[in-house]
Amino acid sequence: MSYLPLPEPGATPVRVMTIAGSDSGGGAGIQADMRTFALLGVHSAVTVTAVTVQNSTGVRGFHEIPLDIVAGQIDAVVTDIGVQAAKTGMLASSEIIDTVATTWRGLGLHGTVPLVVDPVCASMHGDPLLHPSALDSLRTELFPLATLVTPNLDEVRLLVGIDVVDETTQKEAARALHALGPQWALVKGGHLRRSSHSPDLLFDGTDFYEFDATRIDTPHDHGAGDTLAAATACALAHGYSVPDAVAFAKSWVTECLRAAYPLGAGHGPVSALFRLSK
Ligand code: PXL
Repeated sequence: MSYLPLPEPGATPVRVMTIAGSDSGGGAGIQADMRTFALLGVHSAVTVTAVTVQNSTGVRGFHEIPLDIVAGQIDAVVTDIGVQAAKTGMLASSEIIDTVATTWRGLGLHGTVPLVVDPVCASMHGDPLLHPSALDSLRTELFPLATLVTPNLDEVRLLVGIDVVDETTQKEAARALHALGPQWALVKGGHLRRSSHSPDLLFDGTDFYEFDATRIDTPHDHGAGDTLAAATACALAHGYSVPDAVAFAKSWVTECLRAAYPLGAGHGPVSALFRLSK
């Protein structure tokens, strides 16, 4: 595959911000985002929303960052360093979602800077990363600001109440997600475990785009969703169209899945580190 243009040494790279939670095990969340940003040659700016206590076997708990500190991180970065795109991951609570949305709008970023919203609700182990009462804030406050939303099938069920089992229900879900206000909705098929492919469906309110990739069957796919959203944000920051950015991110995450490694007693992470040997 071809990658994104790398910065010249000493030149300021393209900047992307992740607004997400920390994973102490280093597999998902901010840590996964920063690996993808770095290995795609992008400068990582970070707004920490929550600190999770976790390892490869699950999430033991998390601490939410105070709202003024969440808003302050976004403001400090945007008013000085500037970002060409951002992505959100774990946002933990409706108060944090509202704070991110208000700050994003207040800084005049809506419609100017591409925003990828990965509506993280739970870890791969099923441990909650978002209070159930926060789903409404995701739908009404953040989705309308999103360039692209990237739910997996569990998140689709929680957000729009549709059980995606085939192409027809995947289209129905894309329409329902798009109706919540994002410019584009991507329904990831990665959890349709029966198939040997993992077709993702992208919708802009008019046209459907299908992205297919061979399924990489590995128990070590911690951070796959984060990595897809992070790579999409990097490509958008470089000026790619949304379909081109998703196509790029899909091949990036497929390579990261091929390079995934065991870690601890549970699920290991997808790995962007393969790029260091190329
Ligand atoms: O992969 C979703 C995710 C996002 N952010 C954090 C996580 C996880 C999954 O465990 O821990 C912090």
